[in-house]
Amino acid sequence: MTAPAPLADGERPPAAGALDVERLRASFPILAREVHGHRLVYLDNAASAQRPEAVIEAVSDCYRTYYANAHRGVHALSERSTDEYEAARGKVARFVGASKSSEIVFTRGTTESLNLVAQSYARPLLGPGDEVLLTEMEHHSNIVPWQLVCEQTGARVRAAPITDDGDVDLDAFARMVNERTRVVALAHVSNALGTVNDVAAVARLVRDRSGAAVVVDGAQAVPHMKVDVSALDCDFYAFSGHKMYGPGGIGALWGRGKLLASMPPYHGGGAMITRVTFERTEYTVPPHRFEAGTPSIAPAIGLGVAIEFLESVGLDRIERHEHALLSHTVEVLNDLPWVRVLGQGAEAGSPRAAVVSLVVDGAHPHDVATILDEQGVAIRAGHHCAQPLMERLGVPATVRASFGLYNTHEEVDLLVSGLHEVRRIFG
Ligand code: C6P
Repeated sequence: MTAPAPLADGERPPAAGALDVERLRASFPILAREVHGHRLVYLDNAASAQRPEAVIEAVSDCYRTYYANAHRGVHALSERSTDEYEAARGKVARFVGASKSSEIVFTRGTTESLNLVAQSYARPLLGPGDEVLLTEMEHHSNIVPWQLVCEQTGARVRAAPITDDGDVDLDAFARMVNERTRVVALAHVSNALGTVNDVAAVARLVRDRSGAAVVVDGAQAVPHMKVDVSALDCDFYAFSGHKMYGPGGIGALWGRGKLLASMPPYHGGGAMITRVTFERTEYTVPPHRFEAGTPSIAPAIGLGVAIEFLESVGLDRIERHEHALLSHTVEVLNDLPWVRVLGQGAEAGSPRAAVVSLVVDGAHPHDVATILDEQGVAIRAGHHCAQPLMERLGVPATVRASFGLYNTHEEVDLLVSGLHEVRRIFG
């Protein structure tokens, strides 16, 4: 099932091209619950989004009716599980514009995808004096794997600066790309600021100046906008299922076929070999070369259904809806002199997606989060696994509201009235 719930009696369809948010909300059972006696206002989608009935049902149906291990048996259940698992891979490939399903490696999520690239692609390539170029807005998942591989190889991590308005400083970035740069790794969308980086422009710039691979952390992009890896012209693209309305414990890495084919395995174990003796092992082809052990079968199938759900709603419409929510939020917050919105200044050149980070004068972000929670409003407070970015912004932590396709303007207003309550309490 991919379509949202049908219209109720007397319910009016939304304007042409607009998202029918009320109908969509009915597809997400958890949104009907209350928290501390208030209706749930879920604005923590960047941490993890909620799942529609279709995804919950697909996972449950797998376990109830046909689950068995994949790629290991000739019995009916194993063949069905294998077919569904591989069909899900095909959906992921189509979703990101990959030319072949074999360019999609299932992983546990963005973190594992980026570690895979660092260890299997970069480690054999890097040596002393080589450079891995990141940006100051990266999530720890796109910093630590590179630090580990640099420690192992003698290469070094550099970070391109961002502007006060939260954009990558492209001039400074360009100056940092040189013939020693082997990898450029950056977020498509910042999890803490919502900055949408122009990956295609970065890839062009990198190709003009070096032979570096362009690795994209797409965790915060895929739920919010149409992604086409061939248009981005990157080399690797990593993302997680749980942020795009799919199950937890599953994600994917897209990699250029010829790069994947040249890479050694990441993990060793069952299903990634053609022949094993005690003397040596021959590895199978991608993507199976990178999927050692029993895969996350039901979560992968659920991810395929989440993709169908997103496609049935329409990524263009989701992007427009979330953009309207974000503009409304920033506009209202900018009118509150005791609130400072971070990284969305008037001079910001890049678009922003689905995320607003703020600080409230005189109130610690964790206290803000607690007071909002008491009113049923779920947001995240902290460093958002982006400590170098917090340092750059000069704050220890922020309050972050992050939107999904089911959020409404009314929920933004509830967030804002929650902030007024914070102000009342803290004075
Ligand atoms: N960010 C957040 O609240 P995993 O945990 O592997 O699914 O995703 C890691 C990750 C990588 N890159 C970016 C840009 C991310 O936002 C995340 C996850 C969550 O912002 C949890 S820290």
